[in-house]
Amino acid sequence: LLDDFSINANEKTGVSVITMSKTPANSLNLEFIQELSMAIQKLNMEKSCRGIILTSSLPSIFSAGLDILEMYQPEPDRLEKFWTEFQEIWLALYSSPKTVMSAINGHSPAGGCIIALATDYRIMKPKFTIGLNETMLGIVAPFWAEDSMKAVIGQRRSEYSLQLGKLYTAEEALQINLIDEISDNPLQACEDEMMNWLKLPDHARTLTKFQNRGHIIEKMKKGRKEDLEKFVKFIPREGIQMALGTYLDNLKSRKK
Ligand code: CO8
Repeated sequence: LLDDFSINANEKTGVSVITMSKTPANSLNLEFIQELSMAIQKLNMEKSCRGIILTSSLPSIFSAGLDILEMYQPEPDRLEKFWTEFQEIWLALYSSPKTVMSAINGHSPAGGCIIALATDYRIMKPKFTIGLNETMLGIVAPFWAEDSMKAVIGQRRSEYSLQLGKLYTAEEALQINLIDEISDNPLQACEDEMMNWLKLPDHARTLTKFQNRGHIIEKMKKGRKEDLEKFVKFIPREGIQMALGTYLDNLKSRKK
């Protein structure tokens, strides 16, 4: 395993905490997604595991989303693998039979928000930001991320947020139900909330989750090949590369 995350399993409660620790920003590159995805798929199949909490050890970032360098001047085979793995980790989370929570203890833009949206409950530290800001980079969030956003905050809010690439503070995110709670200690708060969820019989809770999410999961599985084809054609386009290059330059020069 990479050293970019750790898993701490509590045998008594059946809750595993996955802590992402890939400096500087928990940005999701191919290898990181692959390893995380495998870990989640393994936990999904483990009988003794009943709950999963995702969090970060970085002081101010949950995840900065996809590693922009995977999309900037990409190598075609790797780009295809990259997106396939991102689809895969989303499916593993969104259709996990376990109770999955996000302890969002830092910024969580774009892919970071997509990951958090794929869990069942989100608790966030005050002041940090979250949202699907893809349009700010000149790219478009995939339909399945959009569907999961709609399922959480509703069609109108979602359309508005996605078109404008809105990043919300935790306080604003709570108001529109993008997150469920604010806490200075999101991990502890998730561990506490998890106990409420684990009081229910797993099979009933899981079947209810699938009943709610089934149509979104089926639509994603049906459309994933086309979504991949679209992505690998779209990203290398000259205009998209220019927009990504400018965004990267701005990101780097912000601090100077
Ligand atoms: N990819 C690559 N590198 C990144 C990323 C990223 N997503 N985010 C940050 N970094 C780098 C920074 O460039 C910086 O590098 P260096 O130290 O070499 O200058 C380092 O990580 C640390 O970042 P900051 O200094 O900016 O840290 P701050 O604590 O000041 O800010 C933020 C943290 C708010 C997270 C800030 O870094 C930020 O805004 N990052 C960009 C976030 C973003 O817009 N991500 C979008 C990624 S694209 C995506 O996820 C798309 C999903 C769907 C794709 C659909 C395609 C069709």
